[in-house]
Amino acid sequence: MVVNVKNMIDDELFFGHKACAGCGGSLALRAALKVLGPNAVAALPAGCMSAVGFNFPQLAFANNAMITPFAATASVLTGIEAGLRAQGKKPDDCTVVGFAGDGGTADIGLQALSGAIDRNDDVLYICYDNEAYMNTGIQKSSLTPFGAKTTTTPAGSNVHGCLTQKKNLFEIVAAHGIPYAATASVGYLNDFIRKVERARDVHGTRYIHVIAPCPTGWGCGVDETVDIAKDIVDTGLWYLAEYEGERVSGQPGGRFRLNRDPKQFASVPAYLRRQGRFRAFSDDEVAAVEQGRDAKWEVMRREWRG
Ligand SMILES: Cc1ncc(C[n+]2csc(CCOP(=O)(O)OP(=O)(O)O)c2C)c(N)n1
Ligand code: SF4
Ligand SMILES: [Mg+2]
Repeated sequence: MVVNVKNMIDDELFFGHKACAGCGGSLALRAALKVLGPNAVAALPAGCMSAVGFNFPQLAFANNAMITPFAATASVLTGIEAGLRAQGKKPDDCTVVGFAGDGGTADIGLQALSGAIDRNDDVLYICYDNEAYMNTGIQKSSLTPFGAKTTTTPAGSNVHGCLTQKKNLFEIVAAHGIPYAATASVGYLNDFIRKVERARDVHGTRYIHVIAPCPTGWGCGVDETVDIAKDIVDTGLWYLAEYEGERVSGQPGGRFRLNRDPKQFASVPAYLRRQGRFRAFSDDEVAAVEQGRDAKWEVMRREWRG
């Protein structure tokens, strides 16, 4: 039976943590662990989810979990998987899973992730993307979107927040020829859960990139997390997609698939207005963001069908 939010286990494997109200990252972890079960072995680098999950003596994980150095999530996953294999454990019995933030994945952890994919280690890597270094006080990462205010990309009348575009990590990972990769959002939880389940059952390296709003850093209400995580998909500024490498898809070069097409996009200005971090956006900048979105969707609609 396919797992969804209605039939997933009632057991809580990530609870009692110290995340802010409305934290999207903690929602992603909670749901993913319910799919992976109590035998999953988790590794988390420095970041909000390790800061809120490991407060001795109040460990918030019911399964085995450990903290890694900031750069080393994927390398530690590799080591855990080798250790479990040496003990005679079967990969189907205990998924080795990493939960790392956008900074820990797209910046300092990228070489370790790239190495793990290159070796095709049998691990699942989940990046919860809250679009900045939240745990250290909201600094820009390479996944911070254009125009977002952070403490290192201030926004006012002269400068309008982040000057760079969000790095396209999903496609960078796919370009390695990874067996399975997907994008997701905590606003579409059934889609995320389905992808975690799919990733659990594929062997080799798997990667899921889940958008996880952070009310503290995004400047939105704590009751808006799920709505905003839906909105980012409905506006077309984020997309739900999968990639299957050659060995899984049977197609040379692998196959991309678009899982959801909003057809008519929701309003980008309305999405931006809900969040304090985008307050300095000008009309021209909004138009440029919409143009970039349209160009991306044209390619995806043409090439990522079916
Ligand atoms: C080598 C190293 N550099 C810097 C830090 C400080 N540090 C701890 S958490 C963190 C931010 C992590 O950001 P991200 O990976 O996006 O996760 P988030 O906090 O947003 O959940 C930083 C910079 C560290 N722990 N180790
Ligand atoms: S700062 Fe953001 S990511 Fe960190 S615990 Fe709070 S809501 Fe979650
Ligand atoms: Mg982050």
